[in-house]
Amino acid sequence: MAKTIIISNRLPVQLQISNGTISAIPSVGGLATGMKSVHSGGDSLWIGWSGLTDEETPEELESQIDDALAEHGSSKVKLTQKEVDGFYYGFSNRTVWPLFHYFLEYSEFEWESWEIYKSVNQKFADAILDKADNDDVIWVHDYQLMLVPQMVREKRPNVSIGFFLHIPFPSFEIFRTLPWRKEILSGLLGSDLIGFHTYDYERHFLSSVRRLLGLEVSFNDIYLDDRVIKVDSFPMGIDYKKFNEAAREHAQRDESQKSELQKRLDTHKESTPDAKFFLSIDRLDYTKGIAKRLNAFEYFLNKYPQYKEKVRLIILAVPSRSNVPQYQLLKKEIDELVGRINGELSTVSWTPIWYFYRSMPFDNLIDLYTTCDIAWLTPIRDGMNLVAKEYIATRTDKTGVLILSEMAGSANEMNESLLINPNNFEQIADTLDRAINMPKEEQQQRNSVLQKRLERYNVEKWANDFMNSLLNQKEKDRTYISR
Ligand code: ADQ
Repeated sequence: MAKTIIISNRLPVQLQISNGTISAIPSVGGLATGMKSVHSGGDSLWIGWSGLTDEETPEELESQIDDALAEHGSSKVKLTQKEVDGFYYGFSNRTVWPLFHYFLEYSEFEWESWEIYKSVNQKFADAILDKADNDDVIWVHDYQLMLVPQMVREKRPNVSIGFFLHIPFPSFEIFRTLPWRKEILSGLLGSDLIGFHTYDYERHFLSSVRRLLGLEVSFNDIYLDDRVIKVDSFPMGIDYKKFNEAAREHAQRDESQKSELQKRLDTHKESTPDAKFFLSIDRLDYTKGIAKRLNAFEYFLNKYPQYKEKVRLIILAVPSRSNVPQYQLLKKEIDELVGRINGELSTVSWTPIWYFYRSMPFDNLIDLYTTCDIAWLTPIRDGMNLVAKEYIATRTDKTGVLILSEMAGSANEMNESLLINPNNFEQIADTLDRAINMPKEEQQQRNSVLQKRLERYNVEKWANDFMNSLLNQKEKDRTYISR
């Protein structure tokens, strides 16, 4: 029977070693949830890196690790510390990530990390080849593995391969600066279906294929001698039900069931009933525009001083890629900005910014989403941005205002939010003022449309649409070959 093989840099489980025994805990991330409908039963396998390097893995535990992963339908690719450094922290996060998010000046073009990227992609491809039969369906995820489709295709010409990119695909003018641009495109073209979050990323990709490889492109099909490749957009959704139900359950909690964070938030709301909480949640990443947002907040308070002692910005930043120098510099910049703004503006009864630098348990995330009046998300570039969708899903009484950057992929589907340009402080300040004063009925009208859309196009539908499109494409391909 044909199986489905999912492949991503990290597996959807986390390994824990305690007292010489291994356990694998399922991750709660959006991708793992979305793939549940695809990755279930005995006919699917997820291949990826376990998160432990070879140096961190005691040899005598190898087989225990394999067994623990197998219980979750997972199989690991082994990576040394040198490979993780060159492939993940190197080429993936110092070359591709900044370039694809239009931070050309941060992008490093180093031949050594490119070589490691190629060899690690080959390792992932070999892990697939080791398990795949000719009629299997393979779904490759994200920018760390862009060469894998072609590497698998060479050895198994008949398998179905889908690729989904979770970050933006940049315009041709940016992409063409990459020394290995043709290799990356050829790697991706090993797929039968290539998916992006938005129509714009899809067009950018097709334009690079046409201009750099000179291939025939008709609408969203790319014609090779022996195959047709489909390129399409599949905007990723969230597990709407999970967020909405968690928020409903929170609303029914009595005092003794509330978290410490919730109690503190409630105390502040009670002491100043007309105060407003702004919420910003992101991984600590330069693409998310956190430093700009802090500067814009200061600008807003200077333009509208009547809100001093009334508004409070809660910034939640999740530690991320702290081995990469740009991320260390950004952390320092944000620490200093928060310190300076709080130092200059705080009063005895008011601290304008509450800053948390950590990952938070799901329960506290829901506390924040449900309590904050305004979600303020201003990425400079973002493939999609799921936080925007999660905030809306938790607003069970349909109040709350979402201010969202036009540069996030999710802005395409969230027109009812207040869209801003993250570089326009004047517009941001006026939009914050508008959000504070937006009548409840207007908030509810906007959110009710957004919620319906998010509920319908949830993450499960995203995964199923992609899989169905991949299976149809294989059929179309067979017809093309037999002409
Ligand atoms: P990310 O850049 O990680 O993902 P995003 O889409 O916002 O960005 O997802 C972040 C996830 O982490 C959300 O589900 C959120 O709930 C969670 N999270 C954020 N802060 C947290 C905290 N402090 N504690 C715990 N959890 C937290 C990449 C791309 C995005 C794209 C996704 C999915 O960069 O553009 O939307 O993949 O394709």
